[in-house]
Amino acid sequence: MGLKCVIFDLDGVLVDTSVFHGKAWADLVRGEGYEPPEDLEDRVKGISRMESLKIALGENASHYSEEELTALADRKNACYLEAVKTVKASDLYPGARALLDGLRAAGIKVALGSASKNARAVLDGLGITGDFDVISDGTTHARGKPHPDVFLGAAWMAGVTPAECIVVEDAPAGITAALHGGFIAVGLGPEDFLDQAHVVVDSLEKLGVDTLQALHAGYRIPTLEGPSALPAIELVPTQDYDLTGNGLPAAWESLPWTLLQQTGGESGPVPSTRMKMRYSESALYVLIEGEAQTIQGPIGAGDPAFLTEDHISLLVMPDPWQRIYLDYKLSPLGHDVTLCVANHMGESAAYQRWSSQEELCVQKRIRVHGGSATSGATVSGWTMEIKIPFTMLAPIAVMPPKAGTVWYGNVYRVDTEQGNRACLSWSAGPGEGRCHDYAKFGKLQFGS
Ligand code: B16
Ligand code: MG
Repeated sequence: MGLKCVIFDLDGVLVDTSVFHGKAWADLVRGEGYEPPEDLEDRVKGISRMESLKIALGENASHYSEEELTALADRKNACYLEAVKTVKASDLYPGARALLDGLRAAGIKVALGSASKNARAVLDGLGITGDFDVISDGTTHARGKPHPDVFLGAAWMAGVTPAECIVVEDAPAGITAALHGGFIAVGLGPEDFLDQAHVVVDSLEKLGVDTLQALHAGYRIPTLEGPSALPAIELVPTQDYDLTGNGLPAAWESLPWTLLQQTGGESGPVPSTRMKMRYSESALYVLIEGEAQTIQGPIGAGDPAFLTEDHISLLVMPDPWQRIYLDYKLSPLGHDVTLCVANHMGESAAYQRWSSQEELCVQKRIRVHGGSATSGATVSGWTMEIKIPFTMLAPIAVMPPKAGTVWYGNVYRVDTEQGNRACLSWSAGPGEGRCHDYAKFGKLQFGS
């Protein structure tokens, strides 16, 4: 799978129109009698027009009705369009012409992925509209960056997958959009401003076709959060075996433990929790051990699709381009729920129960230590052994995984002791709500 398409952002990547956007917003805000934020130009980079207006006005936006806000955005746009009329071929950034020519000569498609509704006017001014195989912009996609829509749309129109593309962007929101879409992201600008990008350059002159192809080959498996270190577990192969509940097979002993960290909940004692993982030709095996003083059973009626009691959640996302993953929840009392989650940037997560066909079910064995497996019992801890057959995951990725494959996932624990609720998580950001932040999922690296 080689590089098939390069998707360029427009403002700030091919031409310096960010200055026009920044000035038009600042003039508008001053005209309304307010002082614009100092870093306004940077903050609106890649952000849609109406969102930019809210940034430009800050809390003063609350003084306006929706109609008035739309009228203000129209006024800014008129000024911007006036400024853009001056754009000419010589404004094209250094290196852009050579790169566009080089990509065409190499048979690599060229796409535009801009949030702007005025992208075509700018391309026309630069005289480069004909260089683009595909134009995906604010007129074809309503949601701006950091949503990945304009980039996913560009790839779709070009007939390629995100994995076959590279995105070139100058804005942090654009880099986030690219990563959320499963693209390799090249940042153009200052390194500290674009630290989430896979690679940052200060000029298009540094990007030849060879450089882009090498970069693409090097990052064939997209990391969800750029190159910054995501936690990783190396899974070693094992023979298949049935979970018996009569003690653990010796093969677990040689593997190192990975600790879960406190990520949310009230202060108070946090029970130590650790896990191991390995895989066979047919299943993923997970071992989780938790200290506990008591076991909190189900609370209230709750939603039967979720667990209201102490539990762990095992999130497994085999294909990072799909944003669809398994969420297996298991309590020390043996209650479990198997969900399929379709998640788009945390804003729209759809939860569905997984099929209950026997061969498509997670297998589990639990042992509670130091007490009985009943709600409220005093205990010292528990051990959970979980086996996920790969056949279950076949609808969302190619199965079984081979040595070298990387999946993404998280394991978190929700635990209540003496009324204090704590949450521990392997990866993901701070706060219990962040456990499903798939951009921060850790890596499950299948070893040989
Ligand atoms: P318009 P890009 C973005 O373009 C600009 O960076 C951003 O400042 C602007 O608000 C947005 O387009 C919408 O632009 O008002 O012209 O529709 O960087 O994604 O090419
Ligand atoms: Mg830009």
